Amino acid sequence: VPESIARYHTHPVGPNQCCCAVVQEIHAPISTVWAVVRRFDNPQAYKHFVKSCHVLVGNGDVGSLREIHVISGLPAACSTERLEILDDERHVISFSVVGGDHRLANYRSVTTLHPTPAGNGTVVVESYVVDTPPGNTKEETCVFVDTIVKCNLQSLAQIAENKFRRN
Ligand code: A8S
Repeated sequence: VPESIARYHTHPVGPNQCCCAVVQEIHAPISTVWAVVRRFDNPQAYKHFVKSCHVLVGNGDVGSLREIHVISGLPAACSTERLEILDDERHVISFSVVGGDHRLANYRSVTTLHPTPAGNGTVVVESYVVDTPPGNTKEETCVFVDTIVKCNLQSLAQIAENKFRRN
């Protein structure tokens, strides 16, 4: 396990919380993937559940706050999120959920990019911790969140691969 994976994806997990991770391989270089992922002000570029995003505080550095509205059909309308880590050298981004009308209290995710062993692709690792909502099991919560994160990372792969092919 690369040192950076142990370092960024080992979370303190409370008794009433769950923690999972999703991995996605992308056939595009880290620089292409990072250019999309690092934009805290523009999550809708690859997160298709996000309908709109407004930065409430900051200009995209650590501590910035955004409010996202999600498409209808989800058990939520909006979420307020704080940028926790943005490391352009190590390719790490992390945000936490600080408000909203959804059921994912204390959600925090960390996304890291790594070169593939062959060297011309990217492996994305996204892990998260979240409170288990009342009435749900940890397993149900991980299935729900994993589904969203997998959709996001598959969409990220498509967008980055298309960008890379066009350039
Ligand atoms: C992300 C990850 C997640 C987003 C969740 C898990 C969310 O935006 C959606 C539905 C919800 O019920 C919760 O990286 C919330 O954005 C799509 C509104 C937070």
